[in-house]
Amino acid sequence: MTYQYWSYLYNNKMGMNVYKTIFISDLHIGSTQCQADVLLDFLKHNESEMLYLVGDIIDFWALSKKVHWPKDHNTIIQKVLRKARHDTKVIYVPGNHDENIRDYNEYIFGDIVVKNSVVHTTANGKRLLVVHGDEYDTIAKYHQWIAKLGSKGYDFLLEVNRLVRGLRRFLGIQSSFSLAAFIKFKVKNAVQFISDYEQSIVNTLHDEGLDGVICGHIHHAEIKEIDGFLYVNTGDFVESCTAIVEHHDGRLELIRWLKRDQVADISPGMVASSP
Ligand SMILES: [Mn+2]
Repeated sequence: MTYQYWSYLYNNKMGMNVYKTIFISDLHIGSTQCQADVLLDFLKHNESEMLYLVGDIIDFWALSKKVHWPKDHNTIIQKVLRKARHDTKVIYVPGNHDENIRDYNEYIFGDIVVKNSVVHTTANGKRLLVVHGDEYDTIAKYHQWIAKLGSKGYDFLLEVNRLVRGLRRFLGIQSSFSLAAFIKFKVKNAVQFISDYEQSIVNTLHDEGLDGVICGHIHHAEIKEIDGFLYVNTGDFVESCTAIVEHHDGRLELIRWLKRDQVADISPGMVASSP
């Protein structure tokens, strides 16, 4: 797995990267989470013959609570529609935040084709199932509930810790509660959750006559083999701003996108070593 950043990426004179296929997911357009400026920059500098939108593209859950639709969210939609009208075949694979679009399987909206799941064949003949990934995931639902409880519990503990510390300081005693240990426990849980999810989706699809899966959903980009099965996750455009690209020889690559002004603040070494 390699991360690159934009100034290294340009592979033609027009300042545009040209790939066979681009896979992106979890854009969460319509929520405050969406990193619209980075996403727009990515769409502007990367072209492909095919573009897969791998779910949680428009966040109808967030929109049903509070409408958040700034101008650049429109620009994103327009940009994708323009790509679809011109040289890019755009396929929309809905996720759980845009699950109402699943009712329109095989429909075509302004040159964008909706497919609830689809097998993509790479240039080197690998058959990969493209699917958002929530439908295979019972663990995530369980963990989401736990996670919510966990974060509330964490806030509560922080508050308790603050009060206890204040009281102990007042009484002249050292505090013994280790917040660091609690945070470590949380992080370990997250790592366990990711590996459980990966294993669960691979177990489900292993005997389906496929070479691998390309999914999103857990906001953790990855390309790796699990039990001889290719597991690819597109990541997201809310935190990590990642995409999976297929080169013309069928090689898949994980890309982490940074805007020009962000690149100036980060040394290339830091980007290369980011998890
Ligand atoms: Mn999702």
